[in-house]
Amino acid sequence: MHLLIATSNPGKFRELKEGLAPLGWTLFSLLDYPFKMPPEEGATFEDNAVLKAAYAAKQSGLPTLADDSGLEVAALGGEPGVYSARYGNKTTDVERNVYLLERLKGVPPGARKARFVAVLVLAYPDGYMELYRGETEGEILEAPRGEWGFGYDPLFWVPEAGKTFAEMTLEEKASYSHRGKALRALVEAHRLGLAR
Ligand code: ITT
Repeated sequence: MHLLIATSNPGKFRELKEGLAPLGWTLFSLLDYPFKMPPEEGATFEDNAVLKAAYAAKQSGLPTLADDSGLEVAALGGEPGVYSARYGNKTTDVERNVYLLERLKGVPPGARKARFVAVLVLAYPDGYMELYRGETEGEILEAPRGEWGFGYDPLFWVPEAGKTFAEMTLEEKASYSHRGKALRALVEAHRLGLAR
């Protein structure tokens, strides 16, 4: 199958490409189909993933995968959630990480629970859609650790792994991550013939 991955986030693209590899599909990016994506106005990850995938499938004429994801911090009432990519109106990953640490100032280690959520939607040009969701529980550290990954990875501690996402290889992160879980569900559904 020919599939468009409709994300402008290079960190996400790398992980999606890696996770889809077992299916042997031919992958395209928004560099191959340079139309402007719609604003993300949905109230949920599901709303936004559907919006992006359906729009891009229509524009490109190709089956299209979109990922809407984000970080939900319990002590902040679920912030930044669907606003993760523009938290505090900050424009870079580093600025958003600094902002998150400021918001959590004074919150003790035991009360810094968070979870990452990823919703993947595979939309076809005729309107048919599949949706896969993955979640990973963790904690927000008081200072960044690790050099790899993207976004909030250096602050996201995974207790069962004993490291942050930014201290993991791509493969290792996928084994624990919200996106890895959603991708494995997608790959299984297609392998078993449960999806189109
Ligand atoms: P596209 O909409 O073009 O796919 P985006 O970065 O704007 O790219 P989202 O609206 O879904 O995507 O925002 C998700 C944000 O959540 C992302 O920019 C990161 O800041 C954060 N995020 C999501 N998954 C992450 C991960 O695995 N590691 C670290 N941060 C992540």
